[in-house]
Amino acid sequence: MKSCVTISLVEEARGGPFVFWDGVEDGCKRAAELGFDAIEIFPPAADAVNVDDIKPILDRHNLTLAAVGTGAGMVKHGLSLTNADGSHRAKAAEFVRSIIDCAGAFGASAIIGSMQGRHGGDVDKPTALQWLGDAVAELGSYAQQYNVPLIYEPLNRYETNLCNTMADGVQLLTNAGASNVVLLADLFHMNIEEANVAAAITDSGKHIGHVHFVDSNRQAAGAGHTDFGPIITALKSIGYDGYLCAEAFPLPDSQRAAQLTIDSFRKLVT
Ligand code: LER
Ligand code: MN
Repeated sequence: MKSCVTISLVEEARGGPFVFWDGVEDGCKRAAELGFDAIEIFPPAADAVNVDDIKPILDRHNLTLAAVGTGAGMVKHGLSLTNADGSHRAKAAEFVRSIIDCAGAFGASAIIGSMQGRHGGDVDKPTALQWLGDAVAELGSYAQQYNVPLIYEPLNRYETNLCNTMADGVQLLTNAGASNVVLLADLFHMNIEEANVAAAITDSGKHIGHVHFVDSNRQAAGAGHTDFGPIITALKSIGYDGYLCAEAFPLPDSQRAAQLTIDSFRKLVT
């Protein structure tokens, strides 16, 4: 398993659960000094992840771009893949495609989390799940040209009422016949929703393609009460060799959150 840390470039999200906030150069420099393998970027839009600008920074610091989030489509532009209006949904899918393209230029995956939206009003749950499954399957096929999967993230109940558990996620992908889509196991969301986090990882097995490595209180791993031992054992048992990416609040500050994350990673992953 490889270590990874988040860099947010979205001013509107300041205060949110991302470790570094002061640009790609600053985040990469700090990540490299601490010995991280990779970064994940949360950009306001695709043009903030330009390969000509960012690849040299990654190379200089010997880092990989693991993934790029699409959440700004929701946070900044108000877009959702399950909006009642078809032309709105098309715009949301176009935003995700633009992130798949910019991430694909690095051989990295895009992540769909907040952009899944929620059901309610004129849209009932089966309809929203159908739209979401269709969109995720189609966007997964679109990502195929870059030889990377699309990453889909179940979220806790306060952020979506569509898929809250890993089992919900497996069902969504299976029903939609989505062949190039993997699940993101975010240990914060799972701490809220799963009866047993380790068992949920074992049960969803080969579907898991990315992990948000974070403690029960959404602080850096080691700052809350999650028992990471059985979780790492479960990830090993399914043969997971992807990233453990710190998507955590910058508490008490970015540097100390990153330091605690890498210390916990080294203690847990041998
Ligand atoms: C949102 O809660 C989250 O976990 C992000 O990774 C999704 O964009
Ligand atoms: Mn997450």
